[in-house]
Amino acid sequence: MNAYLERVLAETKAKNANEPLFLQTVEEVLSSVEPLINAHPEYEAASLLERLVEPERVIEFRVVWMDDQLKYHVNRGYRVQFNAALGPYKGGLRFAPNVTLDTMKFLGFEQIFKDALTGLPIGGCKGGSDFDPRGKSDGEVMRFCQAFMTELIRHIGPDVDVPAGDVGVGGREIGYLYGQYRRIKGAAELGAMTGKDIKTGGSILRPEATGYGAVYYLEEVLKHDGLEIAGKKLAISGFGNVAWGIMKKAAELGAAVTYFAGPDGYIHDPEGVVTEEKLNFILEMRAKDPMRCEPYAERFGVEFVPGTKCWDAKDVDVLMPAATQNDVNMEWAKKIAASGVKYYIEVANMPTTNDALVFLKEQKHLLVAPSKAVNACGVSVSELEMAQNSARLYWDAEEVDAKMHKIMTNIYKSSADAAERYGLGYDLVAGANLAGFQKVADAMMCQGIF
Ligand code: 2IT
Repeated sequence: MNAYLERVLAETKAKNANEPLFLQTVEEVLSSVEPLINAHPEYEAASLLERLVEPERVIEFRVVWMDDQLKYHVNRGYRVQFNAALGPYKGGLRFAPNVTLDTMKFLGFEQIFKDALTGLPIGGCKGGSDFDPRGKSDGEVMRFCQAFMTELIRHIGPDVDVPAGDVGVGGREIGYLYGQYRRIKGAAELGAMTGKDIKTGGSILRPEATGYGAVYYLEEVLKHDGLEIAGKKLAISGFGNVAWGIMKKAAELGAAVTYFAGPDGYIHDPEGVVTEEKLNFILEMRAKDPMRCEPYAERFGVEFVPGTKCWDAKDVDVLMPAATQNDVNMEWAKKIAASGVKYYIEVANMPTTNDALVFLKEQKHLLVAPSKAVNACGVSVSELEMAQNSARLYWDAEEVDAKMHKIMTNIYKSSADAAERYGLGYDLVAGANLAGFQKVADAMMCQGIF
């Protein structure tokens, strides 16, 4: 490995030894940008890599809120403002009990390159809390969001940092967070948050954007191989917002999600989640707390397999992990390789462990596409929401959808081109890292050293 890269990687590991998720993504990104580092010896003199792996700012704060029994709770809030070379910090908020500073740093680092890949002027960032919205009343969620924003507001703004949703933060939470922002600020700065409900300044298609964009990306991948999406069968994990978008867009284009997994096991529906009735039932299941997919089997008379995942399905064309990080480890990767499936399209942020990713990429019959490219349509439509808010108008679905298409096609093309340019052949994983990295590096080099 390039000596500069090797040194920075070793220093990063030593400095952040207690942050395995962060180190996992740093290692994944840095190990694939070697050709670019070789081509730019000036990066070392500018300490570019050392600067890239160090967040510009890390904010950690106490969040105190009162439950319905008038009992107080203390949670931890975070915002990791990683890199704003390309534009205001942009990234979601995740509310989940397993959120730590490590989770925030891993997601923030990924977000830098994802946001760069969109070609839009946004920097990389992530935030959240170890608050668990599951099992909480509406009032409890509102009070938590208000307490969270009361501190976060010091650090954000339409030109500074623009949060959105992620796991555990949907339209309801964004509404409460933005409401508190407006109350404290005394100004309707709509562009201070995205993922807002369309009734309160949001963009049409934002809820569907991540899932739809993933399918648009898949279409490009298939087109490259002379194939059409119509008739393809997909296995996915998750049935939340993103997974639902995949199901809906796949059905619209004549494909079908025939397997999907939840925390309780997986569903096999040979006909696919393609009818309006089924898609609506998914929405109903999604609103339940806790989320379970077994009711789908009871309602539609299909197979439910408890306690496992569907990554060894043999009768599908495409696998799309769309739930959470490290969903697919080496054990599953071996089953995937043996199943004969041809496309492994990551959707959730970092759904594959590094060893499994390397192994899957080595399989000649398998095409692997990385989440930071595939799921980038969510943050892209967030940026379109910012643009609409700044211009004080709304675009219609046709206009937003056309932009979504263009952005996803560009992401696919720029990734494929970057890999080709650096002699890596058709490698969409390295290509996405190279293309995103180049944009951030160029901007950082333009702005001087700080
Ligand atoms: O992972 C992601 O890209 C998101 N959670 C969306 C971020 C955003 O600002 O819309």
